[in-house]
Amino acid sequence: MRALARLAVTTLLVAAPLAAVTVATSTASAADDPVPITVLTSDFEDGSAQGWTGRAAETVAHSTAVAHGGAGSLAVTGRTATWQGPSLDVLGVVEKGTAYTISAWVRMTSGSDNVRLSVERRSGGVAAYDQVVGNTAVTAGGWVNLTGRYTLATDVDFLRIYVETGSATGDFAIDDVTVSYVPALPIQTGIPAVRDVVDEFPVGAAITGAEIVGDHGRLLSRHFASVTPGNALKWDATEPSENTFTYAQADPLIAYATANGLAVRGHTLVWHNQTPSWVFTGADGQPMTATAEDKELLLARLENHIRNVAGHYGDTIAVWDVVNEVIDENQSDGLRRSTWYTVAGLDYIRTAFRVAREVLPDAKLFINDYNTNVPAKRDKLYALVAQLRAEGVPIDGVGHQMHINVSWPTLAETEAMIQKFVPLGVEQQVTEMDVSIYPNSGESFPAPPADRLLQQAYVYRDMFALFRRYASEITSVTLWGLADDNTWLDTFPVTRKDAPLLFDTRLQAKPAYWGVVDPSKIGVSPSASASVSVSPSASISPSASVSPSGSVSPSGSVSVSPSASVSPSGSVSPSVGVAGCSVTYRVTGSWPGGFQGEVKVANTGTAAVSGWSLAWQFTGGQRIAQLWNGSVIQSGATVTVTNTSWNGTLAPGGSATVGFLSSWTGSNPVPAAFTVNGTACAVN
Ligand code: 9MR
Repeated sequence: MRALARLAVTTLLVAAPLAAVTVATSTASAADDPVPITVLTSDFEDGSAQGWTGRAAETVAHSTAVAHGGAGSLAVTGRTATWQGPSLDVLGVVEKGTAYTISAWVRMTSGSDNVRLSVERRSGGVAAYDQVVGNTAVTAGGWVNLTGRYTLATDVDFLRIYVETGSATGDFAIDDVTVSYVPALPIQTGIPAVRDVVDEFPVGAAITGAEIVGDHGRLLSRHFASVTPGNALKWDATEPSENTFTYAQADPLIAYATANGLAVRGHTLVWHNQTPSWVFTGADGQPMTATAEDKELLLARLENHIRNVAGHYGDTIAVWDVVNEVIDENQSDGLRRSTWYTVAGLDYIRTAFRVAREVLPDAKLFINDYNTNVPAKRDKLYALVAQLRAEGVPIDGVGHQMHINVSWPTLAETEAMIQKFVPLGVEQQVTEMDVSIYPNSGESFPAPPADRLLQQAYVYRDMFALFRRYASEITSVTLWGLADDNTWLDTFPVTRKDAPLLFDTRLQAKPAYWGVVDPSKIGVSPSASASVSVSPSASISPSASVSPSGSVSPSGSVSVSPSASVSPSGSVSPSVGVAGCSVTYRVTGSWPGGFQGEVKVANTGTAAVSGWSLAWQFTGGQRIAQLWNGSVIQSGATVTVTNTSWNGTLAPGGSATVGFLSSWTGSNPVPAAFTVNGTACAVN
């Protein structure tokens, strides 16, 4: 079975082959697929414990009672605590900054338990514990493999790997333990830095401790202008027990950022996840409920936490996700029923922002959430922010996480997401962007297919172009990770290798990187992320798309027919008459001096319309400031909107919707008439 263990390691670490695109970068071919180097093997075939010992007084000994491969294994008996188990010194084997894969096989002697694989490290006598593989169900019925990645990020004078259990102290055996790594490739220094190319706002990456050392650190400081500690500032990391604050995880990251001139986004002061259970345990030792006493205690804990954590870093962290993921669009009031909410109602959000502002008068305070491109969620978030700001709650900005995939959401939905918050006058930041190569949970590739990587590159290209176009609204864009060797998506929503970032598992630039930095290197796409409908009611079939005829070959290379031409704005000149059309005009929000509107144009004829130009009169002196899903020209009262590249064809019965922001003075009359390509339309 040793060969199998090795196979698992190889599969995990295989480098993602790059698409055969026109990128001017060296690419790894299949022949270059890296072979892991094994630096440690414990197979227990020589009759000894091979250096393994217990962590306390438990007994660790060679055994032939069971074996995963060959005849021997290592048995642990006499445990009196769950943290006790077999442990091996790896100081001098594991080097700082190298990403290792650690694999071990485990089997309970009887019954079952959850088993974990961890590392204990000490510096100057101070111990820290890193989990390599979390709780994994193991029984006496068979061997279970624990495989995880580990990068040592600090200087240590003590380093041991060990296996422990989650709940009981039963005997178990381990076998065929390996520690291996894939030799690093030097990071590319002859390619542009993302931070230099995209200079409208800082581009950041979420990081863990391992990403500030070695090649990861070099890649990070070269390309990014901002960092977000991915886990190190969360409640479980900073205040694991009441009023005991620890910054052991976060301090090195913040120090690295300061030393390298990187901005820091603080993430996050209040969340329903990664918050220790003591926070929600009342003075009586029972789970808190909606009593006045519990509410007072919870808000006092919240205040104490924010004063300490935000205060610890002061102005070094100038942007905080004060609250994270508080919206549930399925609730009529839009508020997530977390324990925070059920005990304290909206006051937990009010308190969090108030205290954060008191501690950090100059910091930008954000409310952060995922799926903010989904209209129902977006609108609930909008309503909450509008309400709280009207109350005087100091919310400075809205964070859009942007955990998206290669075919969702559309560019139009994303633009509408940004537009939605413009009237509130808040800053907006993209806080956790990644682009999964999987549009659903059903697929799994051992390595990302080239055409998927290209599709992903188009999404990055289009999304970054959008963000840059809205640079007056968007003040930062952060990716949720540095490179594909460390992404939360490897285990979410199912365990499979994902590749959602700009750099591959060996830290080399992917087509996605070129999509951001120099889209000419990835050719012209069939408008991967923009070819679908602009609203649920405005469906345009992909076959009716008017995008340029770039095609993706099975090998992933891009060809663009010489005749394909597209104007800089991507619009198609209207050339076809319209047999029948109807228009629906709506004001979707207004405030003193301004309003947001929407115009839906539908083809009521029997022939497709290829390219459209919609016109109306604004007789009240309204002036369009910004328009999306189309290009606008306003001359006096006459407004003319032409289609974009992705909504130019209106099939019979099809429609497209444009949205806009406009100023108004005096009155805001609804336009009385509309034309499409010169034909008068019915007005709904
Ligand atoms: O990246 C984080 C991952 O390592 C954690 O296991 C996970 C679980 O809480 O949280 C991840 O980060 C989340 C972020 O804090 C909030 N938005 C969703 C992110 C991905 O789950």
